[in-house]
Amino acid sequence: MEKNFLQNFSLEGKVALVTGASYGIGFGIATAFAQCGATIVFNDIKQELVDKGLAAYKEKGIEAHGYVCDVTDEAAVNALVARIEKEVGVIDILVNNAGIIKRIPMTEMSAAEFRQVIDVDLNAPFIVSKAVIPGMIKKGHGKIINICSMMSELGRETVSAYAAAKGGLKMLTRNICSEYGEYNIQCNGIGPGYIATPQTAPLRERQPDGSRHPFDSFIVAKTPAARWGTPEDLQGPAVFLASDASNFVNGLVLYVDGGILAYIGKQPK
Ligand code: NAP
Ligand code: GCO
Ligand code: CA
Repeated sequence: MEKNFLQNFSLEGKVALVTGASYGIGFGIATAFAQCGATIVFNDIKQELVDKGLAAYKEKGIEAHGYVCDVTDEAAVNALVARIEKEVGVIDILVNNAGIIKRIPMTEMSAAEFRQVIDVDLNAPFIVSKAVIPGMIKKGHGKIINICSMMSELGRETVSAYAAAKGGLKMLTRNICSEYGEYNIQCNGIGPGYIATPQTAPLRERQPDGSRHPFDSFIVAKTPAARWGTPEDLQGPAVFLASDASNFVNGLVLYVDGGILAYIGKQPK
């Protein structure tokens, strides 16, 4: 009997590491992977957040594996990957999700603050990818998904470090594709639009008079879908890029933005 095409979207038997996935986008992606059969492994910087994450996964019926690890610390990352391989299994799917942002005008941002954003949002995906690729080569397959951004394509005031990091992450994605495609490793990116998570909460805060934050209204006007995205909006694209359904897709950044990148913005009435 012909294999049912939908089997290509199954993640049965796969070990997925999603970095920084106690909550937010990473948590949303990991829960979808689990529903497709993957074993979920995640990390966070603080034990209390790992514990909170484990409880949140359990509430969804998911027995996740959580570890404390700062993704910018190469020694800690190498030790984490070795520990995961021993305790859970060789990593089949890596989502470089952990990320920070600092919204500071460039002339007021210190070099140390700039470096900190580059460290988490660009250096860490390099470090974690470098740690998992050997195991993927040995296994004969692997999926790496880098969480890029609108800022991989567009700038805006106050996010110079973040945009530089996410632009670099797009090119790191293409480079991993170029260097490891022959080992049946696919490296792609997801570029979320504006997603309602703790990271963007300051941009959506109600004003003292109860009105919407100006940035909130701005983004809704810049998005053809006329709404903020949710982590759930990213689940289908992430499962696609993590599954056999995308084995010939490599070096792509898939924008999941409700149409922002295609749209000049609402015309005046
Ligand atoms: P979030 O709510 O701030 O969550 C970020 C996660 O990364 C947190 O669990 C955080 O842990 C963890 N993290 C930060 N630094 C870390 C480190 N050094 N080591 C390990 N974990 C670390 O962010 P989000 O909105 O879910 O975003 C997740 C990813 O999507 C980020 O890469 C972000 O740039 C990207 N993104 C977000 C949006 C959006 O609109 N929300 C759009 C495009 C792209 P702590 O809580 O301990 O800091
Ligand atoms: C910001 C937002 C954005 C989103 C996302 C858009 O301050 O502009 O935080 O950067 O997080 O990256 O794709
Ligand atoms: Ca945070």
